[in-house]
Amino acid sequence: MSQPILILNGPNLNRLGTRQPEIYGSTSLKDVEEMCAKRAAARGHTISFHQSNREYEIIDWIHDGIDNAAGIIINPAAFTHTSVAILDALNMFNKPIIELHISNPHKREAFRHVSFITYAATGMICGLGVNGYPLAVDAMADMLAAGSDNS
Ligand code: CA2
Repeated sequence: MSQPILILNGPNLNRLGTRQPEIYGSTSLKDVEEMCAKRAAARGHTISFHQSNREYEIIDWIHDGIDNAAGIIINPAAFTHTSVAILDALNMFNKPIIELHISNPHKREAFRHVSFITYAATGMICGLGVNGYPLAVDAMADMLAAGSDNS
């Protein structure tokens, strides 16, 4: 049985679909999880999908993924712009990492233009709404099929 694709979501994303639909759309995170699970299944993969408002929980899931995940897709939300701790954890993970944002942070406030996470990411998807999630699953499946690591 192959290892799942770990999909991590940071603070406030549990409220997705309930506020600021002009930026984030009106789809719930539960619906996003289903979209990802379906796309992964179509590509012969499973997912392990999590959200937390607590930085340490995200770090613990990354640590667990070092031995138990095939790749990581992460929307770190506001931790993108602040967290050296999540960057350090991702730097221990030597398999593909996709940084994902629903909005395009580069079109928004200057503080969103900086990402600590990008230093560890293989690639990034942003600005495509929640459709970015299944696209990231597809991109991850392609990288895993190609045997890519995170070098
Ligand atoms: O565009 C993204 O996916 C972000 O990672 C979302 C973060 C933001 O801090 C990043 O700059 C870009 C914010 C997530 C807030 O989640 C909400 C959920 C429901 C309603 C409003 C916000």
